[in-house]
Amino acid sequence: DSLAGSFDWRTYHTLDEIYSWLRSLSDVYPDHVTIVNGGQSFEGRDILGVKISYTPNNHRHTIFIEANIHAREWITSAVATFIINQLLGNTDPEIRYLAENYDWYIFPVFNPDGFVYSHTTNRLWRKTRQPYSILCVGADPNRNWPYQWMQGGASSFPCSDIYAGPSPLSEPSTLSMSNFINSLGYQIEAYLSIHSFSQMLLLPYGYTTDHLDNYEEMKIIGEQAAYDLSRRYGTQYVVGNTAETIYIATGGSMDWVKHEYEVPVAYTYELRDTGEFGFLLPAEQIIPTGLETMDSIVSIFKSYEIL
Ligand code: ING
Ligand code: ZN
Repeated sequence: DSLAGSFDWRTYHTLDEIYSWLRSLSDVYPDHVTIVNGGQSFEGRDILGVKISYTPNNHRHTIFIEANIHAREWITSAVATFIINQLLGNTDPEIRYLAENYDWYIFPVFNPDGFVYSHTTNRLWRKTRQPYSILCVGADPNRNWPYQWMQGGASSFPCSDIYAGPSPLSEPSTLSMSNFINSLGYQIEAYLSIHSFSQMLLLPYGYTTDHLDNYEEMKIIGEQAAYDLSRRYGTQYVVGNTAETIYIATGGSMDWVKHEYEVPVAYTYELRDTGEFGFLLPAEQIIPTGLETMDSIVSIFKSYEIL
């Protein structure tokens, strides 16, 4: 096992385990890893991430990855930590190139309160944990961002699993992460939002089926990435505009970041599987899912630098 404690990708981990592993990384790789605190959740938990950089004090092209904004999508934080581990420890030249030529901000658990609740109380919890009525708790943190908020595929009913919240950024976690993202601003070259499940690579936007901005380029790069992902185990991904490929959904983080900072590379992953296990993806699939996802990320940036 690595120097960085007893963390592994054979089982799913609690928030505390993930956070201790992240903290240990800045001890093991002090020159390349900084622990970053993106802000606080409603229940007062830190939203911890890592900055990976091989050239400090230099504003580099930045790749931002968020996972587990939906509490029950456990495979997503497992894959996010897997990616961190690959970027720090894999000697493959293509991975070294990616790791060392971009700055990375990776937040494995964007919704820590919901994530803890999915471990302790309700495995299928999706939302935040801010109470909104006597009966119902939480807003959907991927319907709570201030672009095209409540313009479709979101609910104004607090008991709904897609409740948009009473106003944009009503959730302390989305408010603080949006401020953190604002502090990086136009440095962000790529924004990857990781969800499960369905095996899809979704392009902006969720609010409209129109093919906007650099859709054509993103579609070509995405199709190549899905092909490269499939080469490892044959896992098939569908690639397309979010609203057309999965459903109309407004107030998502990717839509806001893409629009606000004209981010050239923006994708939402829907990881394994297509419904056999759904959110309860067996832990034996963490490493294969991590490996194929890493293949697709290498592919995206190889294509992007050529095109
Ligand atoms: N899927 C995303 C959701 O929030 C999505 C799909 C992507 C919506 C991008 C909006 C923008 O519904 C899952 N599985 O949560
Ligand atoms: Zn999700």
